[in-house]
Order: sequence, then structure tokens, then C-alpha cells
Amino acid sequence: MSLLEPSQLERLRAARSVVALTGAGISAESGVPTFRDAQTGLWAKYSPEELATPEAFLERPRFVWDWYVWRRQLTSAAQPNPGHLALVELAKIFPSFTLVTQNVDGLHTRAGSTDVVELHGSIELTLCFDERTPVSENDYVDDGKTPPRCPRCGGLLRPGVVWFNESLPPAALARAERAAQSCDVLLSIGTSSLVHPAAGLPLLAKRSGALLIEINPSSTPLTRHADAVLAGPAGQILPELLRLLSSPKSA
Ligand code: BV8
Repeated sequence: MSLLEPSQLERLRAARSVVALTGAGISAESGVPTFRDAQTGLWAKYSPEELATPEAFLERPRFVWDWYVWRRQLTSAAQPNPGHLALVELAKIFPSFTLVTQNVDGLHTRAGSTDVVELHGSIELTLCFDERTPVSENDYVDDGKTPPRCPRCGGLLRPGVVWFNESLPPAALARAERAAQSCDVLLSIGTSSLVHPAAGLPLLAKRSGALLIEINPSSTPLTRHADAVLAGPAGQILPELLRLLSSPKSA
């Protein structure tokens, strides 16, 4: 089954610089719920966008902290899937390959991807809310009841993720924008393309002349802009794409 038109496959084969932008969908097959999936447990009544804000945290620090403790347990128990693993191999095919993720689950790095651009931070990181400095797990006490405190200044501790209405890490965003502007192909994988500024990267690449490929079982606001839409689970589509690119050109 040819995933791409011959001319598109040709452009992908000849590509010197490729960007892959991933969202929660690539971790779905690892058992990590996406943002679109209904929340469960204590958080069922809340949308992620409501909880993942500095305002929600300051209003109910322990409640939001516990949401991240729950998510961290989920993601640390999850294993990278064939989609994550295929991206590790795809990175070896192209002279320049930039993996940009919105995910905070760390599964790309655990799969073996190096130099991952984490636009929205990492759930494995803990920061002092006031000093914004990292605090390691064995430097603070979590009594399970009160919001844990910074051992240095006594401020609240927070997860090392970017919340809504917070700016992204400038270096990571600049790197992602530079890569999108200069790539030959951008793969948008498992993202609903709703959250900005990440959702602007595929269009930036397209405006700069890149071939835009979307991999998602469902349509998104990006679908109508894509040159090719591979409608299926990333854990199946990406290994197939890898096979296609690794197989000798058919005469
Ligand atoms: C900011 C970390 C400046 C935390 C996250 C322009 C227009 C409109 C709004 C805005 C705009 N600019 C800024 C905004 C506001 C806001 C925003 O975009 N709001 C949205 C909701 C409209 N953006 C911000 O606030 C950003 N900051 O702009 O700062 C500023 C500064 C000060 C004051 C004001 C502004 C910060 C955004 C980052 C927020 N943090 N995560 C945490 O994780 O707890 S965002 C979080 O949600 C994720 O990281 C991700 O980015 C997003 C979820 O999207 P996806 O990853 O795409 O996942 P989703 O569940 O939505 O979709 C999954 C997809 O996978 C689906 O399409 C599904 O079909 C597909 N799928 C399912 N299974 C599979 C699959 N695909 C493939 N294979 C499968 N098996």
C-alpha cells in the first residue's frame, strides 16, 4: 500500500532536512491518555486546559500537584511504542532531523531519540514556583497532604511543564521555528493542532516551501493544509514509512 504519491515519496527520499512535530497521539498506543480523551478519577470534571494553568495551581496547589503525580505514575509506567521507535530510526536516514514534541512524558527520549526539543517542558522535572529552579526528588518532602515546598525558599514546588498562559522556553521555541522554516519536509504526528504556538509550526514550514505530511487517524484544522494525510495510528504508519524509506527505490 503506497502511503504517499510517487512524487511525494521522491521528495521525502531526497529530503536533507526533516522536522517531526509530535503531540499526545503518538503516546496513545503506550496507554497515555491524550488531552482529548476524557479525564478520569478525581479530575474527571475538569478539562486539562483548566488544570494546566498557573491560576488553577495557585487556587488549589495540592489538587493540581496530585494530578501531575497521577500523570507521572502513568507516564513512568508506560513504554515507548513502535511510533516512538520508528522516529529514532528515521532520524538516522536524514542529514538533518529535528524532533519537536508537545509531550511532557519523556517517551521520545526513553525510546532513544536524542536532542528532543521539548516545547512544553517535562513532567519528570520539578521546579520552585518562585525561583523557577529545578528541585530534585530527594531534596523535598511530600507528605501526601500539603503542597510540597522548596527546600531553599519555602515557595511552592510545581511540575517543570509549560502551563497555558505561560511562555514556552525561548531557546526551544526558537530552535523549533528555525527548523520549521528551513526543513524540506515536516511530519505533524498525533496532534490536534489546536495549541499555539506549536500549532503554527507546520504552517510556517509549509509557507517556507516544505512538504507537509499529517499522520493522525482523525482530521484536524491542519488537514486541509497538508500535502499528504496518512490517516491511521502513528504506531502503524511510522514503521511503514520507515520500511518504505529503507527499501531500495523500486525501478
Ligand atoms: C502562550 C504542558 C504566550 C502541560 C501544554 C493563538 C490562538 C489561540 C490561542 C492561543 C494563541 N496563542 C496562545 C494561545 C493560548 C494557548 C492556546 O493555544 N490555547 C488553545 C487551547 C486554544 N497557548 C498558550 O497558553 C501557550 N502559551 O501562548 O504563551 C502567553 C504568555 C503569557 C500570557 C498569554 C500568552 C502555552 C501552551 C502550552 C500549554 N501546555 N502541555 C501539561 O501537559 O500538563 S499544552 C498540551 O495540550 C500538550 O502539550 C499539547 O500541546 C496540547 C494537547 O494537544 P495534542 O498534543 O495535540 O493532544 P490532543 O489530545 O489535543 O490531540 C491528540 C491527537 O492525536 C488527536 O488529533 C487524535 O486524533 C490523535 N491521535 C489519537 N490517537 C492517535 C493519534 N494520532 C496518531 N496515532 C494515534 N494512535
